[in-house]
Amino acid sequence: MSAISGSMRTWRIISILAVATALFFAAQAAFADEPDAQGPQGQDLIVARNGRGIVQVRKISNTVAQARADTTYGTLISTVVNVPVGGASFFDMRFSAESACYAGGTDTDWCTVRILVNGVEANPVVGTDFAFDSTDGGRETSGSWESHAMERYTNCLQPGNYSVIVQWASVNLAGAIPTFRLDDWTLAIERVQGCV
Ligand SMILES: [Ca+2]
Ligand SMILES: [Ca+2]
Repeated sequence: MSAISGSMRTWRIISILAVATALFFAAQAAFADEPDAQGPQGQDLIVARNGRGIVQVRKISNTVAQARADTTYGTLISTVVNVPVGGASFFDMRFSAESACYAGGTDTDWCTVRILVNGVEANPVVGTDFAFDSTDGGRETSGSWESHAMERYTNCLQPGNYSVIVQWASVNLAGAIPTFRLDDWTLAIERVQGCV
């Protein structure tokens, strides 16, 4: 092997390594924008549900303000939706309300809402980890009215009756339990047929 061909071979190897390195970092950059499928506890965080169309809609609203300071879930509204014979469906549910979460002291308390369908929490299943509203470390007051909303959906449901229950609770880290006040809320339930 001559000195010239050896040098060319070295440069060729360096070029190949440079291209491979560039491709590696390009792939890393492409994946960097994608959500992480593994949470801190190693469970799947991403759930996907597909359907062919909305075939039934129910809306329930209430203009009477309610307030409570309780760390156990209370039921705000309960209704029953039927899935008729003709194929699996899923429910897409939105809950929006005028909300205030306050008087829990200066710790980082929050106020949570969940939607149960036949006793099963709808997706995303996060329990009290979900903050519908917060006390902002004690800076919010009884006059800190805000408009908040959430959306949840079920797994595929076979024909039958399903109870849909919206529950609310205060989450207290220390000291006083925050007051959770809801007013002027709307629950929207859409049944999507052709669930897969
Ligand atoms: Ca507190
Ligand atoms: Ca707030």
